[in-house]
Amino acid sequence: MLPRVALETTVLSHGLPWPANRDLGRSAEARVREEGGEPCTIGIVDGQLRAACSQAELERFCREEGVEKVSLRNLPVVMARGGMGATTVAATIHLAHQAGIRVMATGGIGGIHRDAAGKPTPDESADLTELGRCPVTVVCAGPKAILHLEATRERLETMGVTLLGWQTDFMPAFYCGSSPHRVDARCDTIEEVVDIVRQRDALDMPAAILLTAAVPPAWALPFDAVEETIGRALSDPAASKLLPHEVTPYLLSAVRDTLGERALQANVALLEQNASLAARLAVALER
Ligand code: PSU
Ligand code: MN
Repeated sequence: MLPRVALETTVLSHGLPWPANRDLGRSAEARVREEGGEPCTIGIVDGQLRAACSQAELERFCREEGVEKVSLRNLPVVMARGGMGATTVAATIHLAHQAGIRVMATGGIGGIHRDAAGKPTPDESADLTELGRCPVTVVCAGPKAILHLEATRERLETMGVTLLGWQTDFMPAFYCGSSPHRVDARCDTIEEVVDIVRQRDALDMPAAILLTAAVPPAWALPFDAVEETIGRALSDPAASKLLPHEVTPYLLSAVRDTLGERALQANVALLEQNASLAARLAVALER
């Protein structure tokens, strides 16, 4: 069996618009194969767990109305009721770990949200808690730029999540290249990452390792423009009417509406890059 890499479906159903979501679903899988891995796009199809979606199933996640965003709280409900469920990072790593898959790739992880005044809110992603108790390695571009980055970074520390920077000393912030927050360790080679993953496993430590890679510089969005857009979207009366799980898709689409194609391209570029890096790691871990 080739080294497997888990990919999520929330980014397809709720993170990206059609047809960019379908193209990304395919290209991320292609990136994994190019590096010698086997892509496993995880989701719930008509109540059944799919540890690796077919192309037709992947397209259903991209096109169908009413695909539920599935985190831990509603995972058993959607399965019991036969629904379509697009899995977030939290649900994806839970299911991947159960299936023996050790590496996952995504764009940005969820974290602690902020209000229009920039203060942390009670809306905290279950991504954080599940990262604290699921010993996989997640390749991402850091927490999403829409979050309270300092509170999120502190919480990762509290959860015992090891934060690695891929060729960087500072935690990336999704489509913005970098945040002012330091990672726990910088890794310049895959072998360094492998050594750290092996130590975590040998010590039987419960938490995930986050390998964070900055968006390729050519695609990075200007920090100030992104911040201004997020600030405006959070102050909009529409924001106060959202259910908590609707906040992330709302903010991501607000950034796309203002910054246009560039925001979409940046998101896709970092997702594809992370899929490649995750596959390199999965292959190296099997050696
Ligand atoms: N990465 C992206 N776009 C996304 C996500 C990740 O580039 O939409 C998804 C992931 O599934 C992550 C979720 O788990 O956003 C976080 O949602 P929330 O803040 O509601 O927990
Ligand atoms: Mn939330």
